Amino acid sequence: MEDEVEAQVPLSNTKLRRVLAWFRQNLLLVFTIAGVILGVFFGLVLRIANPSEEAILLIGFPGDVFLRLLKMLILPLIVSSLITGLTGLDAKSSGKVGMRTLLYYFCTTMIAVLIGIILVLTIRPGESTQAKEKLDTGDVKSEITTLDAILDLLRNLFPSNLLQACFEQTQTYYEPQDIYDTVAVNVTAAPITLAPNVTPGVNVTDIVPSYNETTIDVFNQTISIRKVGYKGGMNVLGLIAYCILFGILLGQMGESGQTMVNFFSILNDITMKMVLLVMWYSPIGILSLICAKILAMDDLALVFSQLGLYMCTVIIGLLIHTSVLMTIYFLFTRKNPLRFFQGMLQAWVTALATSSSAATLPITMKCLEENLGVDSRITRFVLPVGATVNMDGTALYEAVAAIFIAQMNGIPMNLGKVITVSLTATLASIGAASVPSAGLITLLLVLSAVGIPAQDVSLIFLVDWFLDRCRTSINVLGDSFGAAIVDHLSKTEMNAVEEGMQKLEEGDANEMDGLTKPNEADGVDGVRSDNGSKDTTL
Ligand code: 7O9
Repeated sequence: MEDEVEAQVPLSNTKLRRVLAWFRQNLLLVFTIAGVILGVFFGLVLRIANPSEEAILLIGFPGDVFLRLLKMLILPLIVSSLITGLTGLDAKSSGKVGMRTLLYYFCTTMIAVLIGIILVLTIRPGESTQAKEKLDTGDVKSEITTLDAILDLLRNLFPSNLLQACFEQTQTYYEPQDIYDTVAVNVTAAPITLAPNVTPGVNVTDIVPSYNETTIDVFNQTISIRKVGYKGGMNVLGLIAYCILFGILLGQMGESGQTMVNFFSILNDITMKMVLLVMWYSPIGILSLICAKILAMDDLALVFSQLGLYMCTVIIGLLIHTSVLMTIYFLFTRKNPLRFFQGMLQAWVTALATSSSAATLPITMKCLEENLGVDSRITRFVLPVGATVNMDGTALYEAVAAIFIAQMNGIPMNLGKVITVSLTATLASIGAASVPSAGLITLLLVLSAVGIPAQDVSLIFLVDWFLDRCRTSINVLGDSFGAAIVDHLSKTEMNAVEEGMQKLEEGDANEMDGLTKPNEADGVDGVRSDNGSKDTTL
């Protein structure tokens, strides 16, 4: 095949040959990008024909199947990857990798929120918006409080039933209940009169009944009763917590746990093979998703003109955050962030098309491991955790949206309120995956924390489908940069673990040979000392 192409192209024309070779190597990526372009093209062209609802449904169907295929892979992927990833690390390294990951996630999310707040306070998109009067804004209400959301998050962290955690999560809800007052009435008297001996707060059963008295229930008011129930959707947080514990403990079992390690490692290999199959379907899926979305859009001219500045604020914020992530990546690894971006292109496009970082997770993993050579033990831990708790784009978006709504309503933002918004937006992005029907609820939590009216949320939901795509792709990039940075920082531990493993395999005999190379950095000495094979230096 290679020879054929080379024979057709004159040898002097090396540039063309290189381009052809690149295309051949990146065939899938080329198809995927072609899918996006064709999707936009067909979407815009077919809009002229004003297709029926049924036609749009059929056009979007291959995309629907694509999303379902990706989501199908999530459960086996996170379970097998977290467990194999953590068994490949020893306790000390997984602790260090975990700390670095969480520190990176927390810092970058805070940076994202800060960028959002600074931009929305300088651009002030809310002050010039007349959209409020022109667009019909419905009323949105939620009774869930911040306390409920935090408690739900903790409840989800400890699932009471692992099987149920695969498809349901805990959620507090409020049930309306009518309250009736029981009052005693004198049945002999006509018309009915209230017994004079009934005073409010006195239980009717306490009243000594007389032969001509009875009780009736009189409606008083409707109150909301707090109840803890379940809602559809995977309890990712609980599954991840369980798998992390499982993986660490399995890693400590040594020889006796090997069958289990092999089991999950094979499950992981098979799932990754499936990911590859699904990826070859992605160009068609992405084409269909984008085309159907463009066809289903309302008349955007009005919405865009009213909310344009707000959208620009979010998008500029996301772009600035991307460049900050690139800078952080460069500072830590001294590698070209643009090359990194190129390696992640497939995942980035999938995130744009699916607007779900969880559905993109299988492809993110594949891109990082195969295109960018990130250690699979790192990606298997960092990425599932990141897809669940690290949402830089979402945090930035929620901060901007909250202050935008405040500006529209002329609510002044003092420093205290700004700090509250940044903290709640950070919390909301961390909890988004664990609070069902997240998009709406989490934003409402941010709003209610600073007393901003919630009724304008439906206004910004008009453009949410678009901004969701943009922030999802930044969420995915944030996780990926994180994995690459943690990989770079954890090279020493990784090498040490590998050496330890090798030594374990080589057995006691080699321990005396002194074959081990000296390790340059700290954190290495003592690795696997639990096995009695402490590093010896030549
Ligand atoms: C955005 F780890 C995984 F892969 F298993 C995983 C599975 C499911 C991780 C997360 C989820 C999940 O359910 N996430 C979720 C995220 C659920 C509801 C809302 C959101 C928030 O989504 C982002 C946003 O709206 O800003 C964004 N669309 O990154 O997917």
